[in-house]
Amino acid sequence: MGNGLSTVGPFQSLHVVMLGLDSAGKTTVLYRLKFNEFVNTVPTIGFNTERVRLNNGAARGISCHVWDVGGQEKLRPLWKSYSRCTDGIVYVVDSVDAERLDEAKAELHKVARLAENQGAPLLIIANKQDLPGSLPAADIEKRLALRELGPSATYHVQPACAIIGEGLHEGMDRLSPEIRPREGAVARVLSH
Ligand code: G3D
Ligand code: MG
Repeated sequence: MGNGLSTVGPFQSLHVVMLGLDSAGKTTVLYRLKFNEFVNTVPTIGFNTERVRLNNGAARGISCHVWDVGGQEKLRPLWKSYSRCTDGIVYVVDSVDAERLDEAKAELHKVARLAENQGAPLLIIANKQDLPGSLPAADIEKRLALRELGPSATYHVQPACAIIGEGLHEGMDRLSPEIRPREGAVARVLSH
């Protein structure tokens, strides 16, 4: 990601949407960030949402309203509404599921190219790094063809293991400085 000046400070509230194919680990990421513990998940029908206070590095003190939207194929049309005017997008990928990386790429490109999401920084969580055969972040970056999102797209690929929480705060720490209040976002920041 670039190193633009942050305009978001502590005690401000951001709206972050978390997307990704079913079983990538989104709900595990959400509850790891929220409770700092592993929570056994069931497939998400609809969405889960939690307010998460970040406590690490540059993101310290920032409160994020995280929406974890179900990733099953029949639920994906909802992504568009949940990601509308979001401050940032977290996209979770199962780094072992090489077979579905093309599908993950297609869905990501659909969301990232929406006009209303232009300017929203993207954090890719290359999850399940604990499993043998997991692809490293550089391979995930290539397979998702992130460069094709265009020169103005801001993204970072973070290797992570959501079940023990490794890499998650580091990832959020990379995302938050990239967020600059945009139309709509400013109103939300001021209203919290
Ligand atoms: P989703 O919300 O994206 O659909 P979940 O995904 O959070 O429900 O996770 C799907 C499965 O992946 C869960 O296992 C969960 O425990 C597992 N998982 C999530 N993150 C990791 C990780 O970092 N490493 C490993 N090894 N597994 C992970 P089950 O068995 O409940 O399906
Ligand atoms: Mg889920």
